[in-house]
Amino acid sequence: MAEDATERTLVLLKPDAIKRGLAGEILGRIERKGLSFVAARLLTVTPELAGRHYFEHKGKPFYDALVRHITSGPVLALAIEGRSAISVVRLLIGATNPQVAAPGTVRGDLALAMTPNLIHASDSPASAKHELGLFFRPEDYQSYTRSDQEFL
Ligand code: FUP
Repeated sequence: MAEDATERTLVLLKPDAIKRGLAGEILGRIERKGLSFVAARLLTVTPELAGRHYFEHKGKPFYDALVRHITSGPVLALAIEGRSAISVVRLLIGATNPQVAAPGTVRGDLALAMTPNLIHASDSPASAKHELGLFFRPEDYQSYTRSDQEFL
């Protein structure tokens, strides 16, 4: 099998995911795909952290609603690791607008509205590195071997 890269990406289960009781469902999909969570933190995002995380959207019409939502309740931040983790998680979550996200994806199956669209995932190696650094310290990461490792 080709040796493609093991990557780490940041996933945020947004307040709508937590309040709807969907955290286990969504993390379960990621785990069953064969990816592992290697750091986890349940936190309320401050406006300052939201501004750093969503800096590329500052000035856009939806920015204020986006920050209001991400700071409106608990968020589960996860560092997800595995083979091509960045692009694979993006495929699992589906298109930004849940109304056109493909069935079988997190947003396609479980969400209907644009701002509360359940989940964030880094979209490139550069944004993964930057975003992981906003939520985790180097000592937060755990290392373990999955029992199904030979198939992943
Ligand atoms: P995604 O990477 O799929 O989460 O999407 P973006 O980074 O483009 O957008 C970040 C968040 O902004 C989305 F999750 C939802 C919100 N958004 C809107 O509310 N309206 C838009 O037109 C685009 C994004």
